[in-house]
Amino acid sequence: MTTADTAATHAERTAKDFTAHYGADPDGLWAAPGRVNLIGEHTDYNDGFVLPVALPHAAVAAVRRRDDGVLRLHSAQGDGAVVALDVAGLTPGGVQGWAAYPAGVVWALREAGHPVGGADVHIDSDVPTGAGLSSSASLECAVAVAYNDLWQLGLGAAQLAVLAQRAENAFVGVPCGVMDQMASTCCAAGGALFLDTRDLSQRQVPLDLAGAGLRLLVLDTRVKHDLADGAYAQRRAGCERAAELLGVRALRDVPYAELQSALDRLEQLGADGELRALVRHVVTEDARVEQVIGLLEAGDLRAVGPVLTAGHASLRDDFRVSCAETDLAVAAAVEAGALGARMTGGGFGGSVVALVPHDGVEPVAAAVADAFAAAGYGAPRAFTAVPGDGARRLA
Ligand code: GAF
Repeated sequence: MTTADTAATHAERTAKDFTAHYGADPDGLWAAPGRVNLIGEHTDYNDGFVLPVALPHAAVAAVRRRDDGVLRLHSAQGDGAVVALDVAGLTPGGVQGWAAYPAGVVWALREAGHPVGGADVHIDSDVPTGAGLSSSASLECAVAVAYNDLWQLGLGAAQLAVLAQRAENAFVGVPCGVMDQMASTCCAAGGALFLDTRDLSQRQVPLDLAGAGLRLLVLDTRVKHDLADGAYAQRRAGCERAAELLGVRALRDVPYAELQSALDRLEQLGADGELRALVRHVVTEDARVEQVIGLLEAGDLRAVGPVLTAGHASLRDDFRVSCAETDLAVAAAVEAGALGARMTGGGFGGSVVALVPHDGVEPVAAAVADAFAAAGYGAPRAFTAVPGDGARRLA
């Protein structure tokens, strides 16, 4: 079982490393967490519902404002090189690798008319990368909150999230929805964030896992299959095509009660089975989010488990974004006593989230590790997640 660094150790190390690299103290330290999505997968770019929880793992950014228009970026997880950029010359597609995410935020702020300049930035993140836990969004959001404070922009958490998403879509070139950035800026400790991605209206839903004798176990398969990026864009395009055929703004507008007639209509219009299955996933997944909210608000946390497992089946069979490793982790976790489990994030590898009884953490993690060993897969990483806070200034 792995754990996140304590926030104090992480912050201290980040500040110290900033000073070692740049020869001066930072103006401040900001943290933005990764997330695990409880339910509501591939719904955000369909204007639908999501229910993420902030992880204790975060990207911490130490930042010092500069007034010469130079942006210097250094990452504790990078190759040691400092990336130096001229903010006035930032262009979409012009920065490669991890530095594109923070640079994209500076670009997006300037594109939106905010008069921000350069800075020295050192980032230290303990959000696992490539694990479907939003390491990219946490990088973006840590820099976004830092710039918001240092340039006194007065932007709210949702505005910063939308700018970070803009950075990822237009500057980095990844067609993601807004869930990860909203989770990173808007989540609050002790709860999950119920977000309507159409209008960004949100509500914190209390998630008293300990009170219900439960834990959230995250199982990182440590695999990320190569087709992930292309397949994400292809699923998104399929959803948009289906919405267009149905004459709705987004698949969110197909009511659950009218799913069958929408599927029939698509068939008459010549849509193939794969396209119809995408629609079935999105419409049933939105309904599952609402079902989980109802159960959480009624205090029936244990009943959430089977809804998670049903969500996984839908991602596996209809949306086709799971893979052998996540399917095995879900099956082994449920077999070993998890109340429910599902892949979380974009898919094609990454992590599984499982709802387990308090004393089930070790046995479930061990059962998944055994199943992986028996299948010849590398060892997965397991940790429990207590819902944490969204992006914030640390010092
Ligand atoms: C990735 C994307 F970045 C999110 O916007 C979301 O679509 C998710 O995959 C799937 O639910 O994390």
